[in-house]
Amino acid sequence: MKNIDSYTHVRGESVYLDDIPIVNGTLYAAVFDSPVAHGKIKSLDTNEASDMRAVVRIFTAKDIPGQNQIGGIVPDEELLASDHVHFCGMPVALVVAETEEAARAAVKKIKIEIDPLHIITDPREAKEKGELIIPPRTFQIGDTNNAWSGCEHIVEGSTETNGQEHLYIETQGAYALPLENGGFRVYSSTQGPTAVQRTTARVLDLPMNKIEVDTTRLGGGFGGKEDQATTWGVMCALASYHLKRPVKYSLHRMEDMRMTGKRHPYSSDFKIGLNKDLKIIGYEVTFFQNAGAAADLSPAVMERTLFHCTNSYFVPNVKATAYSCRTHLPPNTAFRGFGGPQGMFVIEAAIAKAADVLGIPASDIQQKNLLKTGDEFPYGQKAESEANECWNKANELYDINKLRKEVDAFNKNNKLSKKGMALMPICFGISFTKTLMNQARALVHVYTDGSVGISTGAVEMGQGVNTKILQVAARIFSIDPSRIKINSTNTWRVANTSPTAASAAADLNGRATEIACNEILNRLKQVAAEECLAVAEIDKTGIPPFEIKEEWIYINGKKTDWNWNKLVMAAYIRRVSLSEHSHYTPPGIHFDPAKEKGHPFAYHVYGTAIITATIDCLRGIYEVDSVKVVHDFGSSMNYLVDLGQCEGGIVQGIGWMTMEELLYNKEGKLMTNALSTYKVPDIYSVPKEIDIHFLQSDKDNLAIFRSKAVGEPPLMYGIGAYFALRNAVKAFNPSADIPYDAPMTPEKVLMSLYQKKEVTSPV
Ligand code: MTE
Ligand code: LUZ
Ligand code: MOS
Repeated sequence: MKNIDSYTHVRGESVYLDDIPIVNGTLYAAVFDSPVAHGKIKSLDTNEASDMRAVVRIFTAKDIPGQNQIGGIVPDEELLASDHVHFCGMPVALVVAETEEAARAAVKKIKIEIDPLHIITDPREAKEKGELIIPPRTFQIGDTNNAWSGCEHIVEGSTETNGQEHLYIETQGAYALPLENGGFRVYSSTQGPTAVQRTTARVLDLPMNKIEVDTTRLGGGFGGKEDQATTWGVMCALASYHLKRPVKYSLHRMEDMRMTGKRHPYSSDFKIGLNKDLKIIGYEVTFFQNAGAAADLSPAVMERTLFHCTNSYFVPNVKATAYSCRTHLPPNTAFRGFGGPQGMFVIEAAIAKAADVLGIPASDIQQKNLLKTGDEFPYGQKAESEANECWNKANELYDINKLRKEVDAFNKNNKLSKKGMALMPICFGISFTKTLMNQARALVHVYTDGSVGISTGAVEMGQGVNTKILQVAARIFSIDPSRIKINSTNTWRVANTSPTAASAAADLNGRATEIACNEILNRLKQVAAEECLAVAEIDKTGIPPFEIKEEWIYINGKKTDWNWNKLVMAAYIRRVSLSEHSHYTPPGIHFDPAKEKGHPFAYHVYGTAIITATIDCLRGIYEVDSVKVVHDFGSSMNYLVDLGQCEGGIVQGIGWMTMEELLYNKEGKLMTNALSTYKVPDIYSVPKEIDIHFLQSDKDNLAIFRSKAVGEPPLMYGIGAYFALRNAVKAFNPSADIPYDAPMTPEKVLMSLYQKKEVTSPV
């Protein structure tokens, strides 16, 4: 089944925030944000801006009726700066005008004087100064202190991974409308409608039931709208509260890039020990997470880094410590993988460095240490592993040795270009790591004409969750998909939702939908039994032997002249409910943060990728030749949607690891603040070949229809591109001492190609 949105997408008819018809009297907002990363506000002069034509009003922190507080996990972030600014781009004032142009023109006329304070951009400096968002956490298994003596090879090092701009095509934005009795409707481009509702209520000092948040779909979120869409919804509601008029704010790209947080950069130290059989015996790692100026989701991101610090490997002795460091960058936030990729990069670097020292391919070490079913993760959960299945299938399909020989042969025969290859196994846990967030609800209505309307907490952001939820209802009811409509995500229809995140939206909301549909179906079967069909044939178990297949009712396997429509109408006439509101929470998950042990994940997703890249040894530029993957889908319920998620995730991961380079200067100002200075993969730089093999299995798992979550895991295959490029450089300059510093930009490739004296240009 195709993505149900493809028809309206292609015709330009899909509704995003900017497609919502504007109500008469709508005003437009724009934010004045801090030009300085850290300091005390001495004065704010809005007079000239206020006097401008079409400017209606300018709001500051003083205009907030409730709490000036938007922190979700830790209450440490003001909506509008009251007396201190903590990052370049921190909102200070909100201008509201009759037009967008007038609002933005007025922003330029606001003057601010700030007494500067010391600016920290480096997480290690923040840690030294005790600037931590939360106390450090340590995950531990075995005892690393005793492990080193049993190791033949011990390697230490450091790594850096940079942040990443989300670059959703639709920028952040919201549109608030005043309703009767002091309520508000907020259209928000958010992954978390409930977060927008909750925070709006807090800032305006209103009960949550007065705030309706509605989201039809997003032009991408990638985590950037899990928490940070809230700001704009609340801003619009605040202005609407005071002015009693609708207020809209749709950010320009440069406002969005400047004011919102990104993937967390990490700086890390590792120590890895292997025995003579290449088994990893000990692994110690310390993560310094660059959280930015406020907590946002950083504590949860940090936690997932710890969960994934051993990636797809079993290591008997692990000590992993993480610090969430407060710097003066915009608060960093969720981004596809949510700290997992940052954790995995470090162990991959550790393995690569050990392989370098031993003069063997990293894959020899990777393969020897893949998780087996029953192996324990450092957090106590036992693996149900597909790691070896994926690796072995990849070898069977793509022949790792043959690929390596081809790379070696190419490198022998070519002076000016070199190839590199790397394998990247992945293992990603599915569930919110915060156990309580793993809950979802669905509201299903069957109308008297047999059509079906469904609301859940899931937000469609291009990942195809609405298509999957529709498939659930179509399968349970056995009716044509065209009879089913998925409605907007709305806090008045479905309450207290978790954000659409953690790759779990289809699992959680799909399962809730499944439960609701089954409830209604059982009632319909009862109606069929009582009213219309040969009651005599019901066996002694009392379960009516009815089945609905493709909209026709079958009894004891024989087709009747009753169809779905007739049955639905019969139920209605009998006053049987055709609606259901259901609740789902995955069983068996728990985690004890005091012990740092438990069973936090419903299941894990595995896979193996083989990445090959070619570098141009004169210019340092490169191409990714191929990404060959065996990915563990469980039992995929939608081939095209899942394939698209894999391809998109891989390209996004390669972008993070290769060309996307965020640069802040020492003053904490974002230098790469536009698409001219921040490069994302385009159609020319995507891998020339992406080959994805579906490892299909019908093993039991907690996924919807056993179709494993796919949203985030494939991003982590992109890490292999970093190591493939690194290997290509080493084929040219074997003595190069290349720091483990991602992204591997063409500049860095060029510098390491010619790093040491003995290498001269080949021409
Ligand atoms: N795919 C598209 N097209 N757009 C997106 O914004 N977000 C990703 C992933 N795939 C995203 C996407 C992220 S970060 C997550 S957590 C999942 O989708 C969320 O959706 P799911 O839970 O339905 O997989
Ligand atoms: N968001 C969150 C996430 O709040 N908790 C998580 O565990 C998570 N994991 C991945 C992506 N977003
Ligand atoms: Mo995704 S980072 O969980 O929104």
